[in-house]
Parts: sequence; structure tokens; C-alpha cells
Amino acid sequence: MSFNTISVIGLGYIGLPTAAAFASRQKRVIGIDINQHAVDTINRGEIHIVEPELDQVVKAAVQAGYLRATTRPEEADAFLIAVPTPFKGEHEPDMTYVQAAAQSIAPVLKKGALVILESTSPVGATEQMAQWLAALRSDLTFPQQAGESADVNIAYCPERVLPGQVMVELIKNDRVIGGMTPACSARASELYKIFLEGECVLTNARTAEMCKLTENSFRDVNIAFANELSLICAEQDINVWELIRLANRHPRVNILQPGPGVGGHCIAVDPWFIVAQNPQQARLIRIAREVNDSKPHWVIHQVKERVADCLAVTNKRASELKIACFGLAFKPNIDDLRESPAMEIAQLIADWHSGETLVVEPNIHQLPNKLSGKCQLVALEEALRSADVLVMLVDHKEFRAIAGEAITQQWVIDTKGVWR
Ligand code: SAJ
Repeated sequence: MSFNTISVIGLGYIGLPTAAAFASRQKRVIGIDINQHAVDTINRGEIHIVEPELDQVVKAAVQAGYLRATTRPEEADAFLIAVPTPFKGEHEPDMTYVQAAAQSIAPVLKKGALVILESTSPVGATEQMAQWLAALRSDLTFPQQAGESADVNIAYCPERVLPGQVMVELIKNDRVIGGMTPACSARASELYKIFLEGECVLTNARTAEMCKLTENSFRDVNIAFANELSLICAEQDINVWELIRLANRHPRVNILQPGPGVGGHCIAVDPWFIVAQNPQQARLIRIAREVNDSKPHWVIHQVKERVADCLAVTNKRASELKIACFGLAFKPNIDDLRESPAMEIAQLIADWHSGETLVVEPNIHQLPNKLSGKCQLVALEEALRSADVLVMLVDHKEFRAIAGEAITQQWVIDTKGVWR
């Protein structure tokens, strides 16, 4: 059976680009979201998130009539669930959005449908989702009951796109396809091949779930190694960026870059899913999370030391001193502030410092609520001209472009090594 209508549940950073990619291949796509504002924005041919090239693809798809958004699920040949899976309590995965999505599509499921879970999930989540669906639709058979001959096929197919490059990576990256049965995998590959130029690599659902968690944990552990080196180098009076550059000249060494900590909604979250399910075994993965999560506090310690030195040298009162934070986003050249260590650091500085805290963030026009009233959003030139202490937090291209001689301050904390 071919896929005439495809439904994507969750129109966020992953769901909307995916919906747009299918629609750009002339498939009828129904996007479902509980957020009325997002639905209205998309139906006007606009987007509610920032991602290069996404706006044009969505606009073209809506204008051509291939993409439509709504809050109520409708019948489709394939359903892709791309809703958030945050954590709750002691870093345990919160599957409520996936459960709500499964419950919302259950009434419109028909024989022959394919259901794909894309959200980052703990191992076993796809089987759990299949059980939720089966409990609501006893008139249909599911893979856990009927195997290859099930009425509804189910697979786990994680997204692996890099924010900022989503429209390219969505099409070009290889895709791991974890069907509950080989028939489910085959059908899911058929679906992705509508727009995929990368390869579909087939496996089972549990391995695919673990594969997604493994990819992000691998990166987290490697960044933790770099962050730990930055602490060691500060003690030993060694430039960590030079050290890493030199070590990486070895043919089998490839160390990542230290920074203010690890942010975003993926790398700082997903490793905890492994730890929550395997607390005894996942020792290195847990420690890496702790190393990365503690980095903002180390940066604050550095700021306090530099400020104390500045006060001693200048004879100013703390309330007269201006500290400027460069960058708030969770990584360079994006506007996404979610789980950003730079935000955490700016907030901690503003709460502690009795003088003015300036913030430069070229990708936003207004400070987030957490910082408004505590900090001042200023232009780059003003921060460079008026601040006493500079704190470099995100290596946005605008900050990298600052010429060395433009920085006249003696007190600089550079967590990204761009102004060395
Ligand atoms: N970071 C460093 N040092 C580095 C690289 C990154 O400190 O050398 C920091 C960044 O500044 C940022 C955080 O790590 O705060 C995460 O950034 P990122 O660019 O490594 O990753 P994300 O969160 O934007 O996207 C990741 C990607 N996963 C991998 O590269 C294994 C992406 O492919 C996934 O699709 C995405 O998570 C996701 O959705 O899971």
C-alpha cells in the first residue's frame, strides 16, 4: 500500500521539518499539534521556530496545498510521532507526551497503517506505545500480537539532525529503522525513501532506541573529556585549546572542544535515559553528565576571581562595575536558549553581581523572562566600550570576528577560547 496521506504529530524542531520534507515531495501531509498558535502560523505558510531554509519549504508546501496543520488527528496511511520526551524527577524519562500522542491517533488508526515513533525514548518505549495503541483498538491487530501479519505496523526511527542544519541532514543522513518486525522495518524504509537520500539501515526497535541514546551519550562523554581537560589545564597554567590542537595532530586522537557546559534539549538530556534504566552499569555516562553540568559553576568561580582582582586593581565599588556576557544561546549561530549553560551563567552572574550585567546576543531581540529586569541586552560595541569584565560564553560568528585590539579589557573569561 502506498502512502498517500502522512500525518506528523508534534510540529516542533523535528516534526515540522519532517512534515515539510514529505510535503515537498508532493505527499499530502497533515501536521498535528496541540499548540493552536503553531497550527495557525503554519497554515499561514509561516513558521514558529528558527531553522535555516525551513521557512521557504513550509511556505511552498502550504501554498501548494500539500501541508496543512490542525489540532485534531485525522485518518492517514502513516503517522510519525515527534513529540518531546523531557525528563522528570531524578532524570527519568517522561513519556506523557508520547502516550498522549498515541492516545490521540488511536481512534483514527485503520488497517494497513504505519506508526513510527521518532522522539528520543528509553529502550522499550516502542513496545510500550504499541501496547497503549492495542489497549485502545481491540478491533485491530498489532505486531506484539500478530507479528508479520499485524494490521498496524510499528517502528522506532530516531531523528539525528543537527539544529541549524536540519533541512540538509534530514535528507542526507543515514536513517536507523527499528521495526517491531522485519515487515514493519521494510514499510518504514519505504516511507522515508520518499525524501531520504541517505541509506535506511534496518534493525529492531530496541536497538534503534539505544542507538539514538548512544550517539548523544558518545558526544556528551567526549565533551566532558574536553571540559575536564579545561579544568586541569587551568590548574597547570596550560592553554587547553592549544593542547587539544596539538593532541589532535595524533592520527587516532580527536578531542572535542571545551565550553561553558553542555546545553540543548538532546545531549544534556538523553544520556540520563541510559543512566535511569541502567544505574549500576552506566557509570562513565553519569559522570560525564555531572562533569558537563558542573562546568557553569566553575565558570562562575572564575568570574568571581576576576571580578575580585578587577576591584582590587581599579579601586571601584562592585556596584560600579559592569560585567558583559557574550552569548546566551546553547550553541553558536542559533537563537535557541533551551537548556543553555550560557543562560545559566548570565543568570547566576546577574543574581550575584550588585553592578550592571550586560548581555550581547545577536540572535534575539528581547531578553527571556528569566533575565529581564536583571540584565540589559546591549549591542556588541556598547559592551566592548563600557564593560569592565568580559565573559565569552558562545562563539557566535559576530564574536569570533572581533579583532584582538578591539578588546582592551584586562579581565576576560573566555570559555570558548576565541579571544586568546
Ligand atoms: N559542545 C561543546 N563542545 C563541542 C561540541 C558541542 O561544548 O565540541 C556543546 C554545544 O555548545 C552545545 C552542546 O554541546 O551546548 C550540544 O551541541 P551539539 O552541536 O553537539 O549537538 P545538538 O544538541 O545541537 O544536536 C545533537 C546532535 N547529536 C550528535 O551530534 C551525536 C544531533 O545530531 C542530534 O540529532 C541532536 O543532538 C538530537 O536531536 O538528539
